[in-house]
Amino acid sequence: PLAQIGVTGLAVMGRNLARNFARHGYRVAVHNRTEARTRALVDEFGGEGDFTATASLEEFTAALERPRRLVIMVKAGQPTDDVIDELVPLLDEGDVVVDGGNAHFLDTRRREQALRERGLHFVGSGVSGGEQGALEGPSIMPGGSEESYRVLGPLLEDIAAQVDGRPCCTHVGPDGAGHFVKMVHNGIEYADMQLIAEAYDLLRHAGGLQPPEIAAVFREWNGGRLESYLIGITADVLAHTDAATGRPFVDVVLDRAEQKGTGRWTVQTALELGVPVSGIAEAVFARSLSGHAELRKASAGLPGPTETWLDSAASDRFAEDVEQALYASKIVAYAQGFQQIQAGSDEYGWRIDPGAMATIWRGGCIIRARFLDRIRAAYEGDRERPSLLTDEHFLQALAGAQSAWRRVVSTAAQLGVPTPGFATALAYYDSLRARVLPAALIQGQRDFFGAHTYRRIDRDGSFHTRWEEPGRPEEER
Ligand code: NBP
Repeated sequence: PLAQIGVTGLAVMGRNLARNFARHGYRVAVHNRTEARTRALVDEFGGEGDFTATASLEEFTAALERPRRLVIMVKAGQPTDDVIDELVPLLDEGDVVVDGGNAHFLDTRRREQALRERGLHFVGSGVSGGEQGALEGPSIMPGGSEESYRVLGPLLEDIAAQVDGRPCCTHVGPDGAGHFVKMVHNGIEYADMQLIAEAYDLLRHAGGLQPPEIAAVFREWNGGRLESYLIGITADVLAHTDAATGRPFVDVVLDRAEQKGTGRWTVQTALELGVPVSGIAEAVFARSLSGHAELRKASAGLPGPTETWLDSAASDRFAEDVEQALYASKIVAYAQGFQQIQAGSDEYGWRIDPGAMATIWRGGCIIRARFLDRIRAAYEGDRERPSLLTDEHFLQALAGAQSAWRRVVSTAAQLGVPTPGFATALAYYDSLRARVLPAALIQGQRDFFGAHTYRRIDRDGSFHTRWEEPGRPEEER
């Protein structure tokens, strides 16, 4: 019998996805540009299920039952276009082509339209969870037509992570919706990692704790409301000792964070959509700053505060305060990310259900966390809510955390420990809360130098003041 699903591109991700399908009993056709990888897969893991190794895309497409379901898992960008161009002449109307790579959602929109015009379904799908997730159950975020999900969805839901009996996979929305949501997922991941890193930095450089002690603090936190994959691995990384030197692992790693670009895409897109995702932006900038070795070296002599440690009385409750600040900042970062999903959904007409996104992120992906259940519940209560911060649970959490949060941010400022993530989250919170923002003054400045006009609180219309002629009434424009 013909294969039920095909995977082309058998590097770590593709190979593990193919094995995941096979382990779930599906007949899988496999293909890779360099045939050695295909052979290696079948030699090593052929016993796990029913694989059909193919040496060309012709053989690959011929090995699949109709309508064909095939997953492209190659390097994002031009390689994906190359594979699509080669595949399309070999396909028939109704076939479903999945791109499981990290494509930009605008590329996915372009590809989906091109394939739709040829009678093919194109599914841009986010796949999160890395190598291990791909094998054992990722979080899957497929976009594309309803029809494509009818053909493909059951297979994807089968191989996805499962939480409380529900698959971490759902139809996100048309064309680029899946890759858009995956992009924002990665942006949130950047923010979450930055906040955790700041918590560590504070415990170490204000609280005076050593990495193994901080690992213990994170383990404890992982038993509570912060329980998540990222907190868990943070404890493991902090507890790890470098074999060569016997020093804490974090002390032998160069402190320059790298990035592949999905965080940057999230922020670029947020700027286009006009969504203030300051937490994600600070996280991307913090990574970028860490990589500016020359700038940092040249700035090492900048004066800092004279006080550099907490006194012991304050340090006793400091870890608790940091936990509160971390939780509150995390709520803000997620609220911003979900706001971006809603803005993207409105802009492109995707009708994304934010609660469903929280549901499929509960397992398989890097940001999986107990916390996502709260977000799911918040959107189940009100799908159109303007911000997660207004949900009763989060409101209570922020109310309980805010004094500690303020203490942590001011302590960090006093001691000179950089906390861009905590600080921007608090500033966002206070900006939303503010009854009046200084934006009125900015409007005045704009009108002064550029006659950009302003609106008034007491009358409709646009106004311009003749700044050079004091005393003259403003004009309505
Ligand atoms: P890579 O991103 O390293 O890509 C390697 C694969 O692309 C190989 O199979 C390679 O074939 C193939 N390829 C390239 Br490169 N150029 C090609 C071309 N012009 N035509 C045909 N095939 C080509 O693999 P990966 O790390 O497994 O990631 C696959 C996708 O999944 C990427 O888009 C990635 O962004 C995404 N992703 C990765 C992760 C992760 O944790 N790694 C997580 C989530 C998503 P060859 O063997 O012949 O060179």
